[in-house]
Amino acid sequence: MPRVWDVPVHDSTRVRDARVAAEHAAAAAGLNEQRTATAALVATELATNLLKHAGGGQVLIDVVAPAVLAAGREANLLVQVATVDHGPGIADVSAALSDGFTTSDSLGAGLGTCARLSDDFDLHSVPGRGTVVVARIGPALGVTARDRGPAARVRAGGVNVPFGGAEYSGDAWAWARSGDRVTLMLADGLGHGPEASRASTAAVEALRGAAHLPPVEALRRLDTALSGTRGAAVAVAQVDTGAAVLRFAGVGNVGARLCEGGTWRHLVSRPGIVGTHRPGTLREEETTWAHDRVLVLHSDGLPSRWAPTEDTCRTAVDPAVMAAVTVRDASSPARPVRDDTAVAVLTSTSPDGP
Ligand SMILES: [Mn+2]
Repeated sequence: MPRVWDVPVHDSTRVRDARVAAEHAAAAAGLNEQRTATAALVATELATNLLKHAGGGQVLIDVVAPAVLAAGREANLLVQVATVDHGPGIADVSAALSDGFTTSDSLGAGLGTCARLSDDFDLHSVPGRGTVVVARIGPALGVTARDRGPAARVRAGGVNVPFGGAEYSGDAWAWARSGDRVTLMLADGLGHGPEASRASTAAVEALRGAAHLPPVEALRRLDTALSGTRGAAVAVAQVDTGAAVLRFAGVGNVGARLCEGGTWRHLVSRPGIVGTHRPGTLREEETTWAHDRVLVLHSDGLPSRWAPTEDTCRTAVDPAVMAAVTVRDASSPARPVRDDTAVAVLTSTSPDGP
């Protein structure tokens, strides 16, 4: 079962914890010494920034697939370092990203260096609301494939926040590509802790062999793969980039929202539990996919009253950034989270993007 790390950084001793977590994640991703050092540096710098500029925040570290999947080969794994804060925000983002930009007492590498050393780097900052930064560090800069087929214009990313800072999350998200089809899945293993993680991990593993199937068929495969586990709520969304079609099917309580032309709507799942109580009939919803669409899948760790904003319906920002912004804006001290929380976002690459 893959580990996830949620490191609250409210004093300088936790900066080291963020660095150590990045090193563990780098080992899990199979990174070499140099790229492990890069992941550690980025985690250290971003964690230090939380203390210096935002009065503290949260560092989420995870091992993920690339935001854009190459055709016909196993995806590299990357270390994803995401930071979330409720600080004052960055007044001038491009200045903060420029090389040599340091704040008064900084001995750190700076955001510009982090961006240059990372495979992907993006941030979202709103004055008064806070900043979200996402960096991904893979095996070697530049190996992430950039083939130009239509499927390479779809990208996905997400965050996974374990309940109570646990080592494992019962939620998991993954995505896979088969030719022109890209399939995003989010699984919420029943309950939380290692047994829930075992169920959602089984779903992730089964997805790899099911990426060529339509969502309903993939869910049937997953149902078989999850027998013997506690079971999971699972949603599967597939973009057929050749046909410009989105197909969706879900079983159990995984939220799915689609933004079309600036308007959000729900995609509806069937009641049930994949692996233990599969509904007799599965319905597949089909709709047009276009470059401006944004799809969000989320576990019920997100409060049900969560409503996406217009600001969330954006394709210009890294999907993992939008996922982290969603988690931040949906939770509050008044509504504490009582379960693992995963959010995954599927969008198109921006025209001038990667
Ligand atoms: Mn759960």
